[in-house]
Amino acid sequence: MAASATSVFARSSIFAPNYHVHLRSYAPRGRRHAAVRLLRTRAFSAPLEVCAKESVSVPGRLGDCPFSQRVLLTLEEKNLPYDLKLVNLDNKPDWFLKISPEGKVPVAKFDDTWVADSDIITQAIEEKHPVPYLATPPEKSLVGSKIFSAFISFLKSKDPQDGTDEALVSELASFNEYLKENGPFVNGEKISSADLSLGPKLYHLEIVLGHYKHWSVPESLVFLKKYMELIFSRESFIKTRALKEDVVAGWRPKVMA
Ligand SMILES: N[C@@H](CCC(=O)N[C@@H](CS)C(=O)NCC(=O)O)C(=O)O
Repeated sequence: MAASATSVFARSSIFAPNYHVHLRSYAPRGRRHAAVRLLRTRAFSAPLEVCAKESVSVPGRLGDCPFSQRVLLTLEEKNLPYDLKLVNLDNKPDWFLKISPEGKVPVAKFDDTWVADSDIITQAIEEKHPVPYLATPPEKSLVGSKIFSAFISFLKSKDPQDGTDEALVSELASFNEYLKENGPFVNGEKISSADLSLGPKLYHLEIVLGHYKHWSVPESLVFLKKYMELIFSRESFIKTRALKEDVVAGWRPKVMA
């Protein structure tokens, strides 16, 4: 239920220039909690309420969900204010399960309705706030979309001979070729929604394969390397990225399975 959700806030944050963070201390019962709002003046409507994963290592910090980051990146790139509620996915509170029955983040509230799934949320943001325009043309929207599943297959693989590493390199190489002809971003000169989806996944890929497989993106894929650098160094990305240790911890169950 939305009403109870709005009364539960992320505990703290030190890195929140674009979002409202509610600092709530665990003061004795009965005492009114101090709620501190870091506000930025914006020339438009109320901040969008968004639930995202909380860090597993630093309470009150944004965690390691690439889908949550995609939503936050979209808001940052559009310079829209948001009201971030961090959710501990290892111990999901009841209010969260009420607004997200599948127990997944991200969820965002549009017109009193909580909406799940980063695809749907980012489309809704685009429709409501089309400036700057971030939609990727339909014919380009699937570019690079097989990289994430190829990365997961390679990560989970226990058999070095099963070809999952070659399959990943092949997906990365075709994306590299695409960027060579059409880059620097998927839609050319300007960043668009496809990049905001792919960027966090490539960030996870680089950290996790480096950690668990001692593998890195081949140096020969220069356009891809440049693309990653371009996205990872954006202010919006730096503000919304997860801690490396959280990314490593987040993927551990998949590696161990
Ligand atoms: N297709 C969904 C995927 C969302 C998703 O899988 N989120 C993960 C975190 S990254 C989640 O909430 N998992 C539930 C859990 O860990 O309990 C989207 O694009 O939003």
